[in-house]
Amino acid sequence: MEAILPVEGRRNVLVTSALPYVNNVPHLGNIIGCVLSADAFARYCRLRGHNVLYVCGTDEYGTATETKAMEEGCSPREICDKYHAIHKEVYEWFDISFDIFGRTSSPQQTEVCQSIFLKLLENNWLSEDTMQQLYCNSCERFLADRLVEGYCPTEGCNYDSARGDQCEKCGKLLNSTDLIDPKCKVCGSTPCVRDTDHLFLELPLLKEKLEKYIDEPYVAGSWSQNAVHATNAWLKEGLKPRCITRDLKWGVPVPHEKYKDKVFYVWFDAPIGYISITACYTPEWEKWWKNPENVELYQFMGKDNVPFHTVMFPSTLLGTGENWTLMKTISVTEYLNYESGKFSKTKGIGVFGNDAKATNIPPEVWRYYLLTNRPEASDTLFTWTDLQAKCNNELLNNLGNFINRVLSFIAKPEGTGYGSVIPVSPDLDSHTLTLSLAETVGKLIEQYIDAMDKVRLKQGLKIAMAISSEGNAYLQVSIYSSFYSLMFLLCTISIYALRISEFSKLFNGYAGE
Ligand code: B3M
Ligand code: ZN
Repeated sequence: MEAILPVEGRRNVLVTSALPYVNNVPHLGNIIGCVLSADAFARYCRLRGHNVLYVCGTDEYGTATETKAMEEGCSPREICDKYHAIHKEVYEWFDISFDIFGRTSSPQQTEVCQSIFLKLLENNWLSEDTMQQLYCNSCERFLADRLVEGYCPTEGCNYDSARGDQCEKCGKLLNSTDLIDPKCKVCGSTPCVRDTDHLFLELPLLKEKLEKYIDEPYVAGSWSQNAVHATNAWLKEGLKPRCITRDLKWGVPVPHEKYKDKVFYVWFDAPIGYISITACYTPEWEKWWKNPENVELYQFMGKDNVPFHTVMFPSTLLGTGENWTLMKTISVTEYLNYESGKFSKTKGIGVFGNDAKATNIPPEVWRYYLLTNRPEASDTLFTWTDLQAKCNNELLNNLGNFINRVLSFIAKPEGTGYGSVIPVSPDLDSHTLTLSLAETVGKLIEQYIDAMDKVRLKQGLKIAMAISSEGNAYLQVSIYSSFYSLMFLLCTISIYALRISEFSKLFNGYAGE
């Protein structure tokens, strides 16, 4: 198949959803948080006739993968292969219309990541510093923060299994070197403190470039409120140099004599994954990624990923001095909670991709439910009773009913129906009921387009359902009017029904088939 490339003079929309970590099975919160939201938007843009490329893939490097590999007693590569396949299958079942679903552990990733790094080095945006980190003599390696456990140093807490990055009991963020009586989580021995040199991205020096980008008119006003808040909070606190290297094996090697045994920090290379995955899709990837004049980049993610996309990643790209396509619109979701608590991978609470499939509830119903419940401005709640209620009261009673009534009328033999042929729309001047429907639906369609253009997906879906309600109400009233006028009216309604079924495709995933 020929690769989709930007075309001058058309709206070229590059859509990405956050690259899910490869070390787990995605749950419904992850699905609505990024891939499904981006999917609904990409489908909308395609239906509007824009030139769209939707890119995603698994985020494969770093401590999380190394740790999982240790737990499962296999290599990081084997973990990635196994979980990449699981993610792919889940998203296929949810009918996510990626143009490519790739992965970050590719030769393209190494190439793009290293070349960006070398540009940053050349342009003097990197600095060096020495840090203290725990080193396990028996495992012969530096320990990532979450691979150390000890007593929490916070006064009054003293929890005995605080992790090196955070104490689960008091919630304080920690440095692993502050833990009292630390132990290596892998072998149980006591690690020692060692000096280790690392490279840092000089965010304070890049701040001016970053702020100029954020204030660009095409960016200002097209970020979701929660993204603006999170970014301002970072800027207000003052940017600090950010460590971009790690003492690990599973990652992109640092192409620098002194640091050649280290790899890049996963959050340095992960967003570069969008670019390298596109490079796996087409050798002409620069037409998408180095073409800010002709490409609009829309990025979808959960709220904890925001600063990496609004501060770290743009600063990295700006620092290269090259003409990169930077994010125009960011759409951020809050959390979807499960019944009375949070989805938890570790505790196995919630509905995971494979569970959804096992329910035998079709993916279209899940897609509809998740999109109506999208945590756009605040957290939302998944409950089984709500899923059932929305399916019966909205999907079935409203949309299903409307489409069924109209299509079965069209299918009925001539005399009682249209004999499967939609007639030409009659002159409606004298049909006030139909005219007023046309007016209402026209307005709703305008509102629908406005909401969807602003990535207010939940609002868009509500309006599409309102159009269906209008159709139902119209049919109800028309049944009482005379047979002849009913014939006229149904011509019009058929046309609206077809438009509605276009909308429904967007949310239940049949578009493009
Ligand atoms: N893998 C975090 C996550 O899965 C991270 C996103 C990367 S986006 C470039 O939530
Ligand atoms: Zn150890």
